[in-house]
Amino acid sequence: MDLEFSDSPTQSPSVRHDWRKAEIEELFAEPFNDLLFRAQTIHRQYFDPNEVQKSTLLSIKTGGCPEDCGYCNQSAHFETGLPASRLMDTDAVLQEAKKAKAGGATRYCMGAAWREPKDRDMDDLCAMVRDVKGLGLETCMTLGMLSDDQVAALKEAGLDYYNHNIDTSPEYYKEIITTRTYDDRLETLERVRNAGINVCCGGIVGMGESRADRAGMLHTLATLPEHPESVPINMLMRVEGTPLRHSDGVDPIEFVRTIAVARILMPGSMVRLSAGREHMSEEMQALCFFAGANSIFVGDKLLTTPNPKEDKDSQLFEKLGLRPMALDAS
Ligand code: SAM
Ligand code: DTB
Ligand code: SF4
Repeated sequence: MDLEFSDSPTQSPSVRHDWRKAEIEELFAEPFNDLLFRAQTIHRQYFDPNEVQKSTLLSIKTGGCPEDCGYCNQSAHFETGLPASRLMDTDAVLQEAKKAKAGGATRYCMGAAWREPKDRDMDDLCAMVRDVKGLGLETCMTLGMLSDDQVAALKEAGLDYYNHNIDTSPEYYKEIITTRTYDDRLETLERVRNAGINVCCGGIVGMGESRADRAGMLHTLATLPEHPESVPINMLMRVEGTPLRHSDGVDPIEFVRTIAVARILMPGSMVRLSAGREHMSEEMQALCFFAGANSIFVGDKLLTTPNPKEDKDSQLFEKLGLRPMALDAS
């Protein structure tokens, strides 16, 4: 099979975009061993199974967000005790990016607690993209909704990826967020795609959603005209003060199933084992890698919550014989 050499693995003719929701639910219901074997077999057709891409996150503007996402400690709607900050200086961002590069990251992801950026912030944001790229890192931003002009400016600055999650199924979305719609999300994603910026889009598991919702979320992603190049699957970080702080979370095996189904549906996409690794055992992370996850966030912090320390991750890579993915292969 020559798929490994495809210029655009998410666009290969053998990649399906016509998945039916019932088929996805059937995958979820497969015996665990069958599901993992299938996911790992597909994974090997597209990727080196022992390589994992590393990104590092930075919150460039924290807290005070006007949106009411029920999982998020950065929303101004909830009392979470998180102090709000203004947009960071470009120089300070660059210094942090240098540390991330030294820590082994190949992509730097800058996130802001905004509904959308203000036009007056665009020059600073574009400068951050240029400067971080100048270090030889890939750039990713997640800033909320974007207008056509804002997308064009970020593209012009050289932004490689834009992260904008759909979070859950279309049906469950309104239980989690009321200040914007699923369609708002899809519109920004289409703008980003049309501008030629790589799409990073996924969601959160463990928010009290049903398996049908998890299947529905993956159905939305897998039936997009082009699959996102990067699909982050986050396990809810339960944060004090947020409406979802007492959520039951998700059974670890069900989380691994979600990763496996994502891998099967979107074989050429990077599936990112995102938030929640701090609360996962090594065994659970190993199962996620076996199920087809091939990228992670590294560094002590995600945006505002903890992530495993570098020595813990390097021990895990050592134990599992995993290698960091080099820049040109990611
Ligand atoms: N404000 C922008 C937005 O919402 O698009 C960008 C930043 S927002 C924090 C980025 C993503 O982080 C969210 O879409 C959500 O999927 C994820 N996220 C936020 N809080 C989380 C939590 N407590 N647990 C897991 N994922 C979370
Ligand atoms: C994504 O899907 N997960 C990352 C990144 N994209 C921006 C963010 C996770 C945030 C977890 C909560 C926090 O640290 O604030
Ligand atoms: Fe704001 Fe993003 Fe948090 Fe929602 S997820 S409250 S949009 S920072």
